[in-house]
Amino acid sequence: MTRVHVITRDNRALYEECIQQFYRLRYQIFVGERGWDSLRGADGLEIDTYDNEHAIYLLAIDAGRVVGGQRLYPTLLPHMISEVFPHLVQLGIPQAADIFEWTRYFVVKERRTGRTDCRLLAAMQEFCLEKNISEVTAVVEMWWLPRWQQTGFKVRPLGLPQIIEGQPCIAAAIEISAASLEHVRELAGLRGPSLVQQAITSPSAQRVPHAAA
Ligand code: A1S
Repeated sequence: MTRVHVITRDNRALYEECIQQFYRLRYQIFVGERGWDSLRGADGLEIDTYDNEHAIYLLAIDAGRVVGGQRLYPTLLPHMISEVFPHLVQLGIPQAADIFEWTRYFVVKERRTGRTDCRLLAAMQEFCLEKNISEVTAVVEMWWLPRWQQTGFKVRPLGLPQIIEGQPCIAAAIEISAASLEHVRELAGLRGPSLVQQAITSPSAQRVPHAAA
């Protein structure tokens, strides 16, 4: 079964190959498929200012292959909403130790309309609950709103929608809760915790754990 791995600065050395895959897939999906031209670069990798030691990646990995991913970033630091999209927020940019920004979410094409999407959403709720994160913020196209409703996520708009690259987009805050996790776990066909959190000090730590993937 595809598991979702938590990658932070503390265990990143175990996942360098997967992180490179993640950057490459981001380029293929956000630039190639979605046409977000502002992210276009020369090397076929999509890496931005927020891919630094503070970024937390939750990657769906199947036998060493990244099949979906997402990034969390502390809002106490300058982040995408505060630096790039402050105009989308009319009600004050949420910034606190227990609020993280959620970006770069995708599922590879072959895994869409399956359970990978809900497993990634469950992983995000599970990780945040465990770390006492109360809310995540995001800038999204409007089609995310019905998706979140279906997955049982509670969403608070932070401002009015505005057009970005031809699409109506909104900044929003999503509540982290046991109820939302329970709901999305059911959709994902999960009965309990699903995150893989490898510590670099663990004696069994290896590069990309195929057995756990
Ligand atoms: C920032 C995001 C933050 C959360 C961090 O019947 P359909 O095909 O219409 O059902 C679709 C649509 O309802 C909707 N949908 C997906 N992509 C859409 C688009 N570009 N425009 C309008 N509506 C869109 O979701 C339904 C299911 O989509 P899917 O692709 O068939 O399957 P799945 O497995 O639910 O995957 C959804 C995601 C968004 C993960 C996948 O389409 C993907 O990775 N897309 C490319 C990356 C992306 O756009 N990420 C969001 C912005 S990052």
